[in-house]
Amino acid sequence: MFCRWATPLAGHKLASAKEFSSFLAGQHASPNDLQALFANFSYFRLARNGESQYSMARASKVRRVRERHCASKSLCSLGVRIPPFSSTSDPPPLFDGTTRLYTSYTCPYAQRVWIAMNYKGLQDKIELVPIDIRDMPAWYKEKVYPVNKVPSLEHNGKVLGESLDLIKYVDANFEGPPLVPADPAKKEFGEQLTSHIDSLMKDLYASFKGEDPVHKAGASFDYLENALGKFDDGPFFLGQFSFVDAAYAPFVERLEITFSEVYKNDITSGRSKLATYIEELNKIDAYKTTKVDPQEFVEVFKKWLLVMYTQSKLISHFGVGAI
Ligand SMILES: N[C@@H](CCC(=O)N[C@@H](CS)C(=O)NCC(=O)O)C(=O)O
Repeated sequence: MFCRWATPLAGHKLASAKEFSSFLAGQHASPNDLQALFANFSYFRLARNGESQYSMARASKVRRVRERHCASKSLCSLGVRIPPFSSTSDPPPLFDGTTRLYTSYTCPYAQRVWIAMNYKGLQDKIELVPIDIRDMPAWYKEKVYPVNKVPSLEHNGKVLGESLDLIKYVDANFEGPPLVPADPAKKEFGEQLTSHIDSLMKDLYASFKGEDPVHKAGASFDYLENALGKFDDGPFFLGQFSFVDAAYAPFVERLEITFSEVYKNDITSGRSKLATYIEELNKIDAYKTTKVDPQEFVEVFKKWLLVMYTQSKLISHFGVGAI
């Protein structure tokens, strides 16, 4: 069944996600209209030449698309995400002066920069280009970011990468509320905290592989609880929301889901600061609009866990050579 957007969209040349969103705004799309739109089309191609904007889809597939995809402020504020660019999608008009954040709705590293961009109110200044990291478009590696990872930022004719660097780059080069505090003590503690994330996550991943992950992960969550006690002028790591929260939030989000859904454990139990932290984080729109679908995340996590479990069993029986 075609919704009423089908005809106008079919003849419309869409050059970018921005244009797509203003097109919809011009059509006075209500959230219900947009849901109807996404319920009828699985996939919009934001083509450079505007030749092919969409292909028809099955509604079942699109129910998920509707939840997941969001391209710009106007679509975000309506709770809609555009589908990611995949191997069959044409690139946006690269290096045309538009600032673009190449992201993924499922990648915590990309989510960090998306949060930072939202927090600074840059939704209209930086175009979001979601990439399907399971089916990467070849042009992304060839023409945008040879490292072939998300996130990356196209700005002033250059492409930069690495999420922690990008948060700081966005903070230093764009308007909006600062993410790096002026106070040197806070700045220093922030650096200490962000440089610890990778080893914290490594410990947590290791805890999933063995027996009693809840017990093993305890020390990592205690680290967060203690860190949250350092500054008392707000509920966040440095008191007020900062680059540290943009960096940690995607991981805290996934950990909370994992422990509650997979291990039936509340990571905030006995950790009142962490409980308040998560509660306050969930009041920040810049973060809320970037959250993952918990069910989808749990499904992916369980598959990963199964692979880990199988690998460790093979190793214990046959040695490392078995995998
Ligand atoms: N250190 C990088 C990590 C980025 C990263 O690992 N991104 C993953 C997705 S979560 C990716 O693009 N993977 C694609 C691939 O490896 O092919 C950062 O902080 O930006």
